Amino acid sequence: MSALRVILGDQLNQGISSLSDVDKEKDIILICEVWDEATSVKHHKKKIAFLFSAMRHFAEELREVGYTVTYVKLDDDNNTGSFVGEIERAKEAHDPDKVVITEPSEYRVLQMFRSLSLDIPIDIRPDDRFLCTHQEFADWAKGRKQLRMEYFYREIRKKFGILLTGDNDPEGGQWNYDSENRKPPKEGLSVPDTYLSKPDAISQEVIDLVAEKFPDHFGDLDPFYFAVTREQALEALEKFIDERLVNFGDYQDAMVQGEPWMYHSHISFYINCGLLLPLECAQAAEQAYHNDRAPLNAVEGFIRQIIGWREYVRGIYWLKMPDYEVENFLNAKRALPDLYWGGPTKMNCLSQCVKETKENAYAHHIQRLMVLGNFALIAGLNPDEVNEWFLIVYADAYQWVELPNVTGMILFADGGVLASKPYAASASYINKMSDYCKGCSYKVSKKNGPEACPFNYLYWDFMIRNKSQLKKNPRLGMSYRTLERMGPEKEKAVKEDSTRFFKTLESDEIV
Ligand code: FAD
Ligand code: DLZ
Ligand code: SF4
Repeated sequence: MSALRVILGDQLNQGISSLSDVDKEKDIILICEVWDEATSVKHHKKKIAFLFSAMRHFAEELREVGYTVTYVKLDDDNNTGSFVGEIERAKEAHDPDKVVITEPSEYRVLQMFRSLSLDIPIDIRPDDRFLCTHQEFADWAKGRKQLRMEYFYREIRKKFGILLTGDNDPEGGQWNYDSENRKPPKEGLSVPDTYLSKPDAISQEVIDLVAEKFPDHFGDLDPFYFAVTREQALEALEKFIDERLVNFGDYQDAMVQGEPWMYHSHISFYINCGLLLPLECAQAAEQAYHNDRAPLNAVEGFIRQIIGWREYVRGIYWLKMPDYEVENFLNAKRALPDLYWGGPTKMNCLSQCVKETKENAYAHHIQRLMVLGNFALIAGLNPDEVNEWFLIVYADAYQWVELPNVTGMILFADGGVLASKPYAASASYINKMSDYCKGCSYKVSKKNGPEACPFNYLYWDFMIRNKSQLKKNPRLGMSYRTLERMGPEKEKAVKEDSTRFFKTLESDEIV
């Protein structure tokens, strides 16, 4: 009995379930770079280079420990360009008795594997890198009126005994220390460098390949500094734990011009492709707390992102797909403006976040949420286009995690499945949490008129435009009462400013 074991680009871990019973003598492992996947959307150049390099290094790692690996490069002569084509080709070449694969992380790809018609069995196994199974999430969600992350997160903490006292109470007496987090950035913060690797020969070959094959994709290839092996990714995790975790909580929402990395961990790309495991990252942070190397607010906050938010969005994705892909509760229709692709804009916050996204295939959470996401929400951008953009531009983006964050968290396009209210905000939050406004052509304190910060009037325009859909939301009661008190004159000014802004946005002029 021999098996063809298929490993996808986001399954690069020797502990993956598709390898659990591998027979090194008889089995063949298939890893393939395929055109269809690299262009399913026009992924950021750095994202493709990162993934191909990590895939090639992983194949080497497997060979070193005695596996037989068939690795198909993108430019191999016989490459068919698709997973299906490559599996059929490998089947013809090796005549296995079965195909084994760990469940693909995206619905689209799972459907593709489910509809494979081979004359041998295909064994699709659960992805046990995740801490919550589909069934466990469905059981937790069943019968609940609201699916709130906080309660889900407590269950996962209990299941894995993370940050609990001997009596199974939360460490420090509280489950969540967010109230101690989120300080505005101080002047002169000295942010340590992120992990920076030097590209080796494998990475260099891939960089050249991507430059040649995907010249019209968004994003900078150089400099290339991502970790591409498990060993390097573990170093990146260690660097975070040693140098940044201590400040992670305090400055979780802070944005500083010219500091793309802040005190975040920059490990999402590594966790999502398998180089790191989510549980080991959470446990490394917990250990740092027990060793008095980081305070509880930072450690709990970081752990919550990984075992709470990450697992929760994946649960929502599988619970709600495929309908989740076409949600548009607010009926938002505006086309994604060119400024998201680096087109000129006078709005400094957007310009900085897009610039860093283009350079690094990374932006930290609050840039994605409160700047890029908030603008997409209040400007009424079409969810399809916004989803596609977020899937393209970040090296950590796969639909299972991107879609709930965009459709659910930033656009409220699911009508409140994921978030209890839209994250719409005027400029004051960006001004409080960043230094972007100081270098902006717009005046953050002005509410109306051509000089006013567009976030200020677009926020109210959003509230007015979507009144029928949102006015019953109890968490928006105060905003709607403020709107009523504003009176018709102020409402008229909001409308005039927003109309002028949208007209400019749709023309060739710069907003
Ligand atoms: P840190 O801030 O250091 O957080 C630690 C880890 O927690 C991350 O590495 C990640 O694994 C996890 N995490 C934190 N927040 C979330 C979240 N909301 N959902 C899932 N995991 C989370 N994350 C992705 O991995 N892929 C995406 O495609 C993606 N798209 C996003 C789109 C939008 C609009 C928003 C608002 C968030 C998105 N996120 C996505 C979540 C989050 O922004 C990134 O995980 C985070 O910025 C990655 O950087 P980091 O590793 O430095 O994270
Ligand atoms: C994102 C991506 C890209 C760009 N290219 C490949 C590839 O050529 N081969 C591969 O196995 N995986 C790739 N991936 C990651 C896949 O998109 C990801 O594994 C699936 O979408 C998961 O369902
Ligand atoms: Fe952004 Fe407005 Fe601040 Fe300019 S003034 S940086 S547009 S929030």
